[in-house]
Amino acid sequence: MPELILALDVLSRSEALSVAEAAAPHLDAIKIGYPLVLAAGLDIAGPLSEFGIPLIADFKVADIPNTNRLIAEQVFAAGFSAIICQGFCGSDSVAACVETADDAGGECYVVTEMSHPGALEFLSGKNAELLAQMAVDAGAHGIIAPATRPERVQALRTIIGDKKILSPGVGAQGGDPAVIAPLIDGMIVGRAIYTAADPAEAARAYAAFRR
Ligand code: OMP
Repeated sequence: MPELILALDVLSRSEALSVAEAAAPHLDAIKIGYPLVLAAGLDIAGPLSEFGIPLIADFKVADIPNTNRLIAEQVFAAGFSAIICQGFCGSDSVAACVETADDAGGECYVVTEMSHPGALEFLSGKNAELLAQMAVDAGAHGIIAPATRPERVQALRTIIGDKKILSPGVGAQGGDPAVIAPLIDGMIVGRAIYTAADPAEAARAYAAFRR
């Protein structure tokens, strides 16, 4: 059953630290990306890492290999344990993130099918399956796949085998944690925890799906 990953998309250092502190006992990782880093700076990773929970950098890196490598180097130097990249720029761009992660002793996850409705225009179906196979071939540690479409997670699982699936889309986007939990390795939850009246209790409730 999956680990619980908090998507900490809040817009201030103080809120980030207070939500993280409340939820920390129930978390296996914290994912941060552009919303928090643009608001509070990359060095928010420092105080967040003091909770002793791995940090995942969700910059959905999507550039030429050299730029991807430069971004990934900054991420791992800042103390993150993992990075999320897009796959649609091609295998050489993904390889740059995977190699940088490997050099740092970290992990790289490749987005395949996204969780929102607009993903059905480009980032789904056969394209997602090609991205999943490419992630395997590139040596990525896992993929991102949608909790909003459990049947697609099952299809992508047949391609990636025992590599990890981290899955966003439960709670605010409508995915059902009870349905998706048996299919994935990490459940990514954002608003349903950080906007809850009691983030600690919300995190505890999602963490129950680990068992
Ligand atoms: P909530 O919808 O608030 O639970 O947040 C979901 C988190 O997962 C956000 O940080 C999104 O940016 C991220 N996410 C998706 O929602 N869908 C995807 O397909 C991929 C991601 C992601 O890569 O984490």
